[in-house]
Amino acid sequence: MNQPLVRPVSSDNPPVRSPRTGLVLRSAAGGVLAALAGLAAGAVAAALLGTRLSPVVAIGSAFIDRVPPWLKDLAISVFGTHDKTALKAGILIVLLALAALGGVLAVLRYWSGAAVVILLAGLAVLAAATRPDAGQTGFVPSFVAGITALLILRLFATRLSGLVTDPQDGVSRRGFLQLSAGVALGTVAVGALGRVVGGRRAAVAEAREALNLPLPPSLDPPAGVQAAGAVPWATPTEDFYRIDTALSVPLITPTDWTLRIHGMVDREVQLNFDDLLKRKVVHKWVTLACVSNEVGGDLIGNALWSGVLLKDLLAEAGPAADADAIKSTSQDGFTAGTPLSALTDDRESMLAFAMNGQPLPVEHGFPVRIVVPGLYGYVSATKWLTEIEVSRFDRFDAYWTPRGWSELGPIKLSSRIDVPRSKATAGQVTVAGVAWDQHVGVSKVEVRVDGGPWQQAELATDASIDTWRQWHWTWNAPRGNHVLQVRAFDAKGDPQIEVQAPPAPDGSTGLHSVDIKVG
Ligand SMILES: Nc1nc2c(c(=O)[nH]1)N[C@H]1C(S)=C(S)[C@@H](COP(=O)(O)O)O[C@H]1N2
Ligand SMILES: [Mo]
Repeated sequence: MNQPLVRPVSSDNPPVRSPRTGLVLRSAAGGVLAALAGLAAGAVAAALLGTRLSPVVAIGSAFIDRVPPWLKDLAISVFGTHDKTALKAGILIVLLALAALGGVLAVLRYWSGAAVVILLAGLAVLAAATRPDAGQTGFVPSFVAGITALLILRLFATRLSGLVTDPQDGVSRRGFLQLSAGVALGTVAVGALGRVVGGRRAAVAEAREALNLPLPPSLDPPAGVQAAGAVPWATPTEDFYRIDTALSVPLITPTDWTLRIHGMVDREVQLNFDDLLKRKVVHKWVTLACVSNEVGGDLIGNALWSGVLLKDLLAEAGPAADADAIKSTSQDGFTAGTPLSALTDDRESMLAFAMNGQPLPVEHGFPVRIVVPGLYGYVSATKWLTEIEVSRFDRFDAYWTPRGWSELGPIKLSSRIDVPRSKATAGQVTVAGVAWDQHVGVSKVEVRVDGGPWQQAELATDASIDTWRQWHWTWNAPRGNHVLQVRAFDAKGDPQIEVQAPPAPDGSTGLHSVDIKVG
């Protein structure tokens, strides 16, 4: 039979700390340290991902949503405006108390202690994942916290297990001390890192809010561009696709931002954010697309961009006659190679600082990015831009070129069916979607059913050749399973390439087909 962990204290057994009590205290401390380390790791993950959902905040938010109103009122009357701090402190105390219990259990039997940690972390993950602002990564900090705590709990359990059989085991005692000191130090260091990153994020968010930018006269899409049933012609910023190589987004305040235009130029140009705003500003609807977009995919979005024409800035620098490209570099080292001609012709390629009337969101390149109508993002749309080198294609490789993507990336003519996507009711069905061939233009869209004759769809108004164009077609749909297909024609009257090709190396081709069950 197991000995009781704590010997009862009686009068003939004076209250000196027994070795057993020491073990309980040590293992409880181990549990608490494991939990603190987990929370620190979770805070760093939250700061890096730019979510406010650290484990404690996630649980706290879920708690706030569920407490009965009388308890909320009571908390506010007792703690006043400190009610949130009190709640966080309360959650922390409960978490650490349970972690202490987990520590004690883990020394006896690792998995019973681990179960406590898994339960707590699971609760936080669930709380975070169900928040409306969870995004796709809201659960990650709580997950990271759980894993970290489990690993450290394991280390403590292993160190302390020696003391279960021999409470006087000096090696285990020293091991425990060393481990505790190491974990405590690590936690403080990681916690400090979290504060730095989190603080930086907050500073950038604040600077972004405080900006007063020259904004477009209107955010309304031009008249007639929207086809009923198709996605919104103007993509809401929060729905705009995001693609980049940045594991954590570069955090640049406008005050820190500078741009250097150099290389094969007559005069190097150095700009800061204020210098940029002093120049002539343009506002322009442009549809951005990613080369990785599969046929029918949604890595494409249309926004109103505000910025300064690259043509004007490049003219200030004076590119050499034999230069044919720019290499643009982001703060985190991404590079894109863009034909000089696409930046100096009349298409109004720009250094954009605003998207849909707001400063660029951090994820979309704050404070300044490039927008070039007609080219895929990987060869043009550098976010968090810091440097432009005027050069020649035969003198550099941009980020994606040695990775199997082609040096030049003009957007390919393509089209997509937005509705219906899978089901329809027999009778008159609206088939609608988008077609695009940025900086060339779309002249015609056709739809066919079950491989039958192509039928002409109705085109919505064209805002410009640099935006996508919406279309719709009314289908007299009979019951049964059917295949809808769409194809677009460019401004010259050439049809979309029908041969199926994957995105690599220079953009997918083929026709978008959807299987529709008509009931
Ligand atoms: N700094 C940086 N800029 C970048 C990228 C990147 O990885 N890093 N990706 C590019 C790619 S591949 C695309 S498709 C667009 C996407 O822009 P968005 O995320 O604003 O939609 O950004 C481009 N700009
Ligand atoms: Mo992309």
